[in-house]
Formats: sequence, C-alpha cells, structure tokens
Amino acid sequence: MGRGSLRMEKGEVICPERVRRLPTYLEIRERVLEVGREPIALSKSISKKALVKYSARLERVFRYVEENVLARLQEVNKVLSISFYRELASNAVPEGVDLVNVVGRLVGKVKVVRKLYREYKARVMSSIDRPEAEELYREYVGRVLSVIRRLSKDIELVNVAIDELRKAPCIDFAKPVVAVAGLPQVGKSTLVAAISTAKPRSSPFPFTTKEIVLGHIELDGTTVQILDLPGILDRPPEEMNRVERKALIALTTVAQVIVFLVDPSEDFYYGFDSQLNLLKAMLNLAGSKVVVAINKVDKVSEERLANVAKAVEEVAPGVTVVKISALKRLGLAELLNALRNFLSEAKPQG
Ligand SMILES: Nc1nc2c(ncn2[C@@H]2O[C@H](COP(=O)(O)OP(=O)(O)OP(=O)(O)O)[C@@H](O)[C@H]2O)c(=O)[nH]1
Ligand SMILES: [Mg+2]
Repeated sequence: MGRGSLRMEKGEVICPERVRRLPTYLEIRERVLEVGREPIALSKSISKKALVKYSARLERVFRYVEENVLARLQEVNKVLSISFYRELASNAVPEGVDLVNVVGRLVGKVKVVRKLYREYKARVMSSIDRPEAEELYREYVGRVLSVIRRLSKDIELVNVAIDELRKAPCIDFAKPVVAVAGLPQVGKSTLVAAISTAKPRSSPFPFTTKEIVLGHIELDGTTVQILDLPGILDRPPEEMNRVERKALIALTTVAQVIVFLVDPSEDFYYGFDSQLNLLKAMLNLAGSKVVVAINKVDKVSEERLANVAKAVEEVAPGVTVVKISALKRLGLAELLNALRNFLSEAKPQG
C-alpha cells in the first residue's frame, strides 16, 4: 500500500526532524527591512559605490528567501516523496488539502523572487544615481513582500506539516521495520522499552503514546527498527482520530512485520472482543505480516490465558502466537525468535 513512491537513493536516510519551519510573512518582512538598515562594507577602490551597495542589499534579500524559504520547501518536497512521511504530514493538515500541491505551488511562487532579483539587479546596476538605485531597491522589496504576503496562508499550512514531520521517526528504509500495534493500554510501550533502545513512556492511561517512537534491536547482526505506535480503537478508519491514524499510516506504509499485542486481562477496559475485531481488521490489512503476542501473562490464570489463545487462534488461523509479559520480561526471547523468522522471509523496502 502506498509504497510505489519511495524515490530515495540507496542507503540514503531522510530525517524529517531536520526540516526547519518556514519563516512567516512577518518574520520575512522583519528580516528584509533589517537588510535595508544594515551597513554594507565596500572596498575603497570600488566604483559606483551606491549602485553596488543597493545591489548587495538586493542579493541579501534574495539569498535570505532562497535559503530560508525555497531551500526548506525543497527539503519538504523530498520528505513528502516518501509515502510514510507524506501521509503523516497530510494527517496533520485540514482534510482535503493536497500538501504536495501546496508545496509545489509555493516553490513556483517563491521562485518569482529570484526572477525579480535578476531583473532588479540589472536595473540597479544601470541606474544613473544613488536615488534611482535606492528607489529600485525599495520597489524590489515591496514586490518581494507582496508576493510573500499572498503566500501567508500556504506558509502557515506547510509549517503545520513541518511541525508534524519534525516529530516523525527517521527511518532507514534499507533496514527492516517492525511495528507494535494494538488497542490502547495493551502494553506496547512497555514492550518496546523492554526489547529495544527506545524508552517510550508507559502509563495506566489510554493514549499515553501520541507519537510514533522508533527504537532499534540488534538481531543476528542486523539492526531492526521497531516502532511503538499509538493505540488504535476498534472502529473504521474514517472514524479514527488523528493520533490513531498515525498508527494506521505506519502499519500500511512502513511496517514489514506487525506485532499485534493482546491484553488478556478480564478487566481490560476496551473489552476482549474489541481486540479480536481489531485483529481481524489488521489481518485484512496486512495478513501475512502479523505476529500476535498475548501480553501480561503474569496477570492472568492459566485457564484464562488458554481461552484467550484459543479465541485468537480461531480469528487468526495459522498466525504465529507468542505469550509474553513485557513488564516481567517473560517470553521475549520467543517473540524475538518469531520476528527473526519473519524477517528472514520479508524483504526490506527501499
Ligand atoms: N501486569 C502487567 N502489566 C503490564 C504489562 N505490560 C504493560 N503493562 C501495564 O499496562 C499499562 C499500559 O502499558 P503501556 O505500555 O503504556 O501500554 P500502551 O499499549 O503503550 O498504551 P497506549 O500508549 O495508551 O496505547 C501500564 O500500566 C503497564 O505497566 C505486563 O506484561 N504485565
Ligand atoms: Mg504506549
């Protein structure tokens, strides 16, 4: 699902956390006005000093926009070429907004600043005196700011996407990815903390995890990436909130293996059936990738555990099922073994 768009060079890791926010219209305006007040140092020998001075100012304005707006937009574009990041970013902006389109349009508009720079530089350098050069410089600034002002809304929108991207994990698409999924409170974060380098927060409150957290596991000399995901409720995707959707996006775009965690406790807040329903949905989504781990075995009777295992096997015939306690670190070797088997079959993406 949505994998066709991985357009990365081999071995290249794109870290969206490095993408910087775009300056807002007001920030750009402030910087541009500052350029007008900055001293410009020129060597004594230079002729047509005033013209060179305004030409240098033009260049400062232009470079500022190139480096802080255009270059960042191009980075965003690169990140958005990866379906995982594109879907996460789209999940953060209002529904119906085509982000790739918005960024593309912005790039086109911002390039006008470059065109205007070339035009005004030539005009400044051929102006007859200082007042004319100054007048042209002011005109350039006015036109640049008017272009940017009209882009304010789009800049804000892209910044919402950038804020989201900066929180997204930096995935190496040449290495395998395992995702831990399940309803809230089944113990996903506790498990990821127990078996990987990541130490996500766990707590007895649903939706403790709101962001995708990346950890690493060394498995037979291969670095496996493991994702702690927010919980997902048993409901259709269109009814899910944005936090649940992040989990769904990771499951459909980057996970090669899904560890579906089940809480066997009799008093599980969301009930047992909801877990079976979600498991069914997960199998429909990505049947061949699912390993089921029944967690919290320390908490339930043998009898309860056997019943839960039986119910799981009925819903998921032929699927690997392991019994673990993330908290007490029981059965983790079996789980890692199951992952090892899976990953030797699954090919990493990219
Ligand atoms: N007894 C027992 N409790 C566990 C086990 N694993 C997790 N818990 C507890 O279950 C609660 C939820 O754990 P989390 O790891 O935060 O669960 P989660 O699935 O990440 O929850 P969300 O982030 O809300 O989706 C915490 O109070 C954990 O201590 C386990 O193996 N045994
Ligand atoms: Mg969690």
